[in-house]
Amino acid sequence: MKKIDWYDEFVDLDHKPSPDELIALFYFEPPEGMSFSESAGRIASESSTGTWTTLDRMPKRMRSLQAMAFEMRGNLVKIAYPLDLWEEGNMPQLMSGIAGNIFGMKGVRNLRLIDVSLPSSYIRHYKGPLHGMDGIRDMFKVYDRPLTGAVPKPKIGFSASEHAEVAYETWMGGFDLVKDDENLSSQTFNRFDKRVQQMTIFRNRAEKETGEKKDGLVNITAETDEMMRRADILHDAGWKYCMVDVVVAGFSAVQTVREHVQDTGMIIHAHRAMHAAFTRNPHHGISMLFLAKLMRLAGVNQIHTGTAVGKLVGSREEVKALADLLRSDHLDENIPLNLEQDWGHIRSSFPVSSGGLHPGLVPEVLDIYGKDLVLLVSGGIHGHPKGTRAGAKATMQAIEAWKEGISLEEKAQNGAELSQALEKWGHLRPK
Ligand code: RUB
Ligand code: CA
Repeated sequence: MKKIDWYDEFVDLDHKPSPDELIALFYFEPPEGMSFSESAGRIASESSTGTWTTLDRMPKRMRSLQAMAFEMRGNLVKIAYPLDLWEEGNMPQLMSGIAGNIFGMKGVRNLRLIDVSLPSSYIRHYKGPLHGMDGIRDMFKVYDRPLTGAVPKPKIGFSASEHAEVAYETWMGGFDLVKDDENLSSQTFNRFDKRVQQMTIFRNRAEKETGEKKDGLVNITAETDEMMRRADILHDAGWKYCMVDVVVAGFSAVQTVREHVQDTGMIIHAHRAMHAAFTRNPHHGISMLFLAKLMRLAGVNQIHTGTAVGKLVGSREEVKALADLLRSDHLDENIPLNLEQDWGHIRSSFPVSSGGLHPGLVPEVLDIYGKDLVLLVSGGIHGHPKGTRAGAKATMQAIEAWKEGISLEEKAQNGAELSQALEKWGHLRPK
């Protein structure tokens, strides 16, 4: 019988990847009646050069562009991708291949892209973050604790001036940052330009009264030209940061913003809203780890990575792996969580822990992350019985307790705000 497909030509268990190849790790489940090998071949084929049937014309060069499934263990497969498949510095193009059609193929029942090990010959075409964690710490002169921030809550609905008043209370309680929530951009009741204007007045006041550097993660997410305009407005008003909802805005938009801040020196805060649509199912989609890797490569300075103890999903192991991935120069292979990665010239990014935190959970979060993170506590300060400023103070006291190596209860003996927070929430883990 004449051969009608050539998926087998994308599997070679003797293949030794060259240092220039991109190595992807997938979890996959073949559909009923299909072998693991055939399913793996289909993944390699559809994500590189293949189609469903043999072809009449096959120039020689094609062979050298084929991806190769070269290692299979249970439901895990490693696939090597030749460097030439990928356009230099084009992140959407990478995703169109490595994370494109394959997710919809009948040749897999479930498919999850866990990680891709990116060689230096690939990452050299990206700039990565403009500032590493050290650069950001220098701007704030904060070295021995996490940077702290909060979103005004309710998360949406405040007018620009109400929002700025909550921001002022947050800063006065000792926090460094005030963050917009992911779904606040420039609605009728709180226009971006007005919010920046109001926030600037209160930021200047808070800086003067505290002698500390204060900043904000103001959300510029919109159509890309408008994002650039908003980034410039922030820059002109003396803000160091801008915030982007990176998943909904998309890889191109993130790359555009990164190019744009090259001249202004702004820091990019990445909110990951919508990531869980594809990261949450352990058997299908794309891992949060790979998303975080792409975002560090694209050049965000910090990205949300979970809490393990707060209101959103994410295990302790996953949170640790994410923190390591963002902060280190080199990551060793740790299957099934991640592959080896050398970061070369790419600077570090801060992980951001956020979602359902309050002072009683601070030590647990810091035990997981250490001090190098951005800690966001929102409901957990505005819900404090004595208000936002007291809530921020209580959180700062909890951080001090952790640094001093004493319990929160002990610290609370000399910290009224912490004591009140513990009375309300204790060590509760919110659902
Ligand atoms: C925080 C909040 C953030 C989430 C995002 O508010 O709503 O948008 O943390 O989730 P609060 P993640 O502190 O009141 O819960 O950080 O997991 O991406
Ligand atoms: Ca939110």
